[in-house]
Amino acid sequence: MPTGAAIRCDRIWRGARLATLAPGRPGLGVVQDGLVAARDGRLLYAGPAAEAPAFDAPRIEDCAGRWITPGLIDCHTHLVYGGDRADEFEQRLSGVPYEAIARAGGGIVSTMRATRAASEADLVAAALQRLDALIAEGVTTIEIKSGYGLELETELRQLAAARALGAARPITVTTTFLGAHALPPEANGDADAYVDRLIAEMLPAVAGAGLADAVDAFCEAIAFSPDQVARVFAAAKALGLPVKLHADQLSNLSGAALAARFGALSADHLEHTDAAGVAAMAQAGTVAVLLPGAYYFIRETKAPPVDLLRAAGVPMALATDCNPGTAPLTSLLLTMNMGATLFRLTVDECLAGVTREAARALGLQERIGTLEAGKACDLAIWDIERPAELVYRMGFNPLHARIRSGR
Ligand code: DI6
Ligand code: FE
Repeated sequence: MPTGAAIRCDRIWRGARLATLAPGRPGLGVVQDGLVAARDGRLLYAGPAAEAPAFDAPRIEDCAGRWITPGLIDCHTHLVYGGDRADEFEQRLSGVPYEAIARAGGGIVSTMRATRAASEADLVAAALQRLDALIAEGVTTIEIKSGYGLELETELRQLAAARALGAARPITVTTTFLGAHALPPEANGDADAYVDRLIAEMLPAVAGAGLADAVDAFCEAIAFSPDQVARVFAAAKALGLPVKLHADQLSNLSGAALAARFGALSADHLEHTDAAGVAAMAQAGTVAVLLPGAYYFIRETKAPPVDLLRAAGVPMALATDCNPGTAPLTSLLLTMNMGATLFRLTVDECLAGVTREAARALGLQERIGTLEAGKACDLAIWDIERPAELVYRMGFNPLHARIRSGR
């Protein structure tokens, strides 16, 4: 490398095939003989080696033809919780439906009890096992929701545990307050009064502590009504927090349209969303976050309206939904396989769904999700011959190296 006029950087990867996911390039934005240069944790260049300016770096890696993608992004998880629900899984195997278990005081409320009983250190230790499984597959950013405390102190503890995970491992963590996840037993069935308290006490405290990057809710017959969700969203927006929604997972309450009405970053699940909901999302620029792991695990039979979403140009992200009840899943690679097999997404859609579109679902599209100059140097380097292998194989991890912020 020439040194005189060369641009100084920290690290160069050469001899790589790139899936840049950059908008403006067709498909995955493939570059066959690619070069990536990084300085101070950011990409200076990612593109054809032949068009690269001269760079000078103390560290130059030869990728020997390996593929580089953006670091993977899991944009919808409930990673932090106490206990597990293997017992409930056995009940469901013998025929008891998820909603019946929830109505009988199990489900989310059973995890709430275990989470309330756990210290922050307990929560972090349990979640680290799950986080490490995701990291081992090249995940460099993760969204983590609260929603198993259902009272202020535990919700704050869950969010603090999520933030602590981001300090314990080299990963970017975004946090989402999901106080409107389920009704706790002490609310005695009065969801309106619980929402009143959530708005008056919980939300301002969470926002004041700076512990949430967004606000989510579960809009469902077994959870909160569209009117209650609308009240939560109005309060969140008044505090300057973006919103997202668990929408139309088990039934169609027009959650997608509700999310769109509040300019939500994303509407998630969407199994029962109709054409009007899709149109509203397209209009609002709300991302569809599809969660095939939950669909698979609860043996849902109605798939989200992928054809409608695609036709309307709604960006589609894919995420694990990692949670103890409906998706005890810690693999984004398997999630992509499920997205393709169960929802008929293409390979390109699956890969965009865990990178570029997942970034958009978190409002981080200017900072991560593609290999473009100026974005974070978050990379996954794979021992594969073609990108389809990342979607095609099940239970196999071809990650060669993972780089987060250039390291
Ligand atoms: N939808 C889900 O799939 C999870 N939460 C939600 O709102 C389930 C959470 C659980 O069962 O613990
Ligand atoms: Fe979820």
